[in-house]
Amino acid sequence: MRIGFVSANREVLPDPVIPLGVMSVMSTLPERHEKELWDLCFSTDPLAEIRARIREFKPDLLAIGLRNLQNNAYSDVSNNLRYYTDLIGAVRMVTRAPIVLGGGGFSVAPEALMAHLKPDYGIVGEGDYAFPGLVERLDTGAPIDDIPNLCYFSDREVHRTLGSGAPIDINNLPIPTRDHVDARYYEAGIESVQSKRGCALRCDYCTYPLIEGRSYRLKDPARFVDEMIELGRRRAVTHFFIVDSVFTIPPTHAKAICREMIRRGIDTPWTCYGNPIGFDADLAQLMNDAGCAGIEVGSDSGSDRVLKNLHKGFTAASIQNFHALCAAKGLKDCHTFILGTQGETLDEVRATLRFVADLNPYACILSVWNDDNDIFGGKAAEERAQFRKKVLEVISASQDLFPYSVVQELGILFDPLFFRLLRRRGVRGPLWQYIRNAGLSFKGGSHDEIMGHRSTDRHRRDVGTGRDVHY
Ligand code: B12
Ligand code: SF4
Repeated sequence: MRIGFVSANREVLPDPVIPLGVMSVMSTLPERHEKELWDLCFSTDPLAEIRARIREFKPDLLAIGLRNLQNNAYSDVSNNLRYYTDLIGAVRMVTRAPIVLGGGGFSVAPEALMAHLKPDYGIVGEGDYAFPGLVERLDTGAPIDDIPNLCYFSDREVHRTLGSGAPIDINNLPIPTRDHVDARYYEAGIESVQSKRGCALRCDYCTYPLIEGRSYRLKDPARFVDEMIELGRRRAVTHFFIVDSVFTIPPTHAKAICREMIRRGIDTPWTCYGNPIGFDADLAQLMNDAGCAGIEVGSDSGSDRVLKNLHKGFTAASIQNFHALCAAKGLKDCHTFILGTQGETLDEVRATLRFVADLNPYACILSVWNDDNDIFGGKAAEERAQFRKKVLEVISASQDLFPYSVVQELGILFDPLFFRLLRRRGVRGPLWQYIRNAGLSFKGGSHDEIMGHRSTDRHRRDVGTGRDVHY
């Protein structure tokens, strides 16, 4: 079969991210199939480009990866939906080849997206085994309904098969080649790696388990570090992002990975997602010793009632403990707080903002809750939009309390033009990790302010650069 793989993602903030999901699926396909990857991220006219590629390659099947539904600020989903609709319309104009959708964005609202976008098939969650399985069956004409988590149309209705299928052995998946990846992805110097799949926690709103499942599949630490070394050899990598839903859970695995990095002398800094559950001084120390330049943590709220409501499994005190451990061991922590979640009052929003001010983490991202299903409109979506406005007003009114907090929707410490300038001047890795170097002039500060060492209240060795930093 001739298969055209399309990475539809065009989001470039906070940085463009390589189409790892589409590349992973592509790499598991048997050699006998002919395949091409069409990445639309940097295209000036994606619809014209896709039509031209299809006319030239004449695929028998289109595999389209939808990574994001929401935009970077979690504030606007309608643009992506419109774009995906137009994209599929453009494909249909030039080919009758069936379309298969997949990816993180598809997996968080599969039935609704099937009904709206009307592809031929959709694969929910991991596509590493399911996609080659579907190709095999379409190639041979065998029935497709034994493929788990497959969406298709029958009698014009969307159907979805159940089951989880054979567990994916992530130690035996090929490392997706980066040979044809656009060099612009590497302007931030970041390469993506994965140490496991799955998250067993049950945070109320979270869609991650819909994509990766709840059972942990752990990568052998030696294999993980082999990958880092191999990828570092192929590109000018100055930073790794560990894309696990939560790197620090299970802690035993995170510790094993760190020990292996230390043993093998990995000296490239890296960033990951963390969680207060199970986070202890030993892990914080190992992460620092292994070169962790920053941990992003979904703290979500400073109110125990809201945290309980969200089934986070930890309390406000656990967040404080997490921050204290990070600060003691020299790790930069960036906490995301999601304000205005289901049932949250404006008073609770204010309480969380005071909590953030007291916590004073290295950096913070404040965002307002946005339901993925709001993409399809309706009265509830409108009401939520009104509430979002009020939450933003509350944040705006008290922004002086938390000087190192990014509020993208209000343009606070968030300026894409300035970010581009920093990249051009050689600033590498996630930008929040420089927020204190530049202090309050992050938005518009000079290069020296960003890279240099201003402000005074604390001091430690930057594990990323090996230099001393003050913050
Ligand atoms: C790590 C991560 C990030 C990192 C990425 C760092 C990096 N260097 O790669 C950072 C922090 C930068 C980031 C940013 C964003 N992210 Co993000 N991110 C993730 C995360 C945790 C993992 C993504 C990943 O790489 N996984 C590993 C790869 C191998 O898995 P995968 O892409 O899902 O691919 C598998 C399947 O989806 C499927 N598949 C993929 N493509 C295809 C195609 C076909 C045809 C088929 C059949 C199957 C298939 O098979 C693959 C292999 O099993 C996911 C959540 C999660 N646990 O999945 C969110 C996630 C993808 N992000 C999301 C969002 C919204 C964003 C942002 C827009 C928001 C923001 N404010 O940060 C930005 C956009 C960035 C951009 N330029 O596109 C959403 C997307 C869905 C949605 N709700 O819109 C997710 C799902 C989280 C969520 N909130 O639900 N992100
Ligand atoms: S810990 Fe993170 S990935 Fe896991 S369920 Fe909670 S929010 Fe989702």
